[in-house]
Amino acid sequence: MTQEEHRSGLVTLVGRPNVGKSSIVNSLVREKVSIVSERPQTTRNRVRCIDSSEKAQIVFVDTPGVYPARNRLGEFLLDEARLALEAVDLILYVVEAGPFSPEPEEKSLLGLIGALKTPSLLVANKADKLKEGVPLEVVLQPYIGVLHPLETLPVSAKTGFNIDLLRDKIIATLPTGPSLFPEDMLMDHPERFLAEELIREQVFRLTREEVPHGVAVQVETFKTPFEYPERNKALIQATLYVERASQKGILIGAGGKMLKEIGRLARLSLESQLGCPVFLELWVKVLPEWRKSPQQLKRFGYGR
Ligand SMILES: Nc1nc2c(ncn2[C@@H]2O[C@H](COP(=O)(O)OP(=O)(O)OP(=O)(O)O)[C@@H](O)[C@H]2O)c(=O)[nH]1
Ligand SMILES: [Mg+2]
Repeated sequence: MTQEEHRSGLVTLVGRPNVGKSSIVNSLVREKVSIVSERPQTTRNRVRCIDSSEKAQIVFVDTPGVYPARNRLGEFLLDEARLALEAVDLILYVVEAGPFSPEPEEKSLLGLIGALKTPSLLVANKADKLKEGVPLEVVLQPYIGVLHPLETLPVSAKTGFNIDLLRDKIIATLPTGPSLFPEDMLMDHPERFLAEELIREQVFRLTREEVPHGVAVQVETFKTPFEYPERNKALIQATLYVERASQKGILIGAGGKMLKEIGRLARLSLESQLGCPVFLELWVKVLPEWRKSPQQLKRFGYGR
């Protein structure tokens, strides 16, 4: 591999919520970099995740799923998805494999992408759930007709089916050029952001209905084991903000059981990502209607 053959570029993943965009990014970079849950609207920010190899450096931009905005947070999520389409080399439009048709909010995004000159691949995820039947090119025609993708590829982030092939196809579309980021870098956000996300991930996994959507996590203290020699562990203290007292009750749970479980699972995933033991302390506070307040949204990283 000569330097002239090395490729690099930005690749954005977009689509409706819950189709598996973040799961695909994690499979492609072979690391847990973006949080995943079975609830829609898990991802809230554009997250750049970097895959460096001898052949190429691919910078993936994971985005919030496109969904009608019901508050200022919802508007921010939509904007994040739209902004991630600017100045990228390739768009991965992600759908679920199967007879899937665009929803109204998606149609406007599809129109936007169709009008761009940026090439796209239509990625049909969850192929493991697909039953033999009509070819994907036929069932996904409503997408293909607007996007005109270079190709339609079934994949499964769950089983790894076609993930290596997808990576190769992505690399083949990228321009030649040097790496854009240091080659040992995995994401463009600091560890504090990752910690907030991994805690929020457990809230999304353990609570239901509106509760997870009304939660924001802020890390107050982040010390490495070196900075916390008393225990020789990382020290992470974080606050979970909710909009109502009833939600605080749910997050804490009877006898503090729920918060304990969120903390236990978040600690395990933090330890595996940070590679060191972690002492995690969580608090819950009520901040009425934070999703409507520009100042509060900004404070949590959901504003401009
Ligand atoms: N069966 C199956 N499930 C999958 C696959 N990929 C992802 N999932 C599941 O689909 C759900 C949503 O996955 P995410 O990766 O969070 O989806 P997303 O598109 O990033 O969702 P938002 O961030 O809300 O837009 C999770 O429960 C995943 O475990 C797959 O290939 N097969
Ligand atoms: Mg996501």
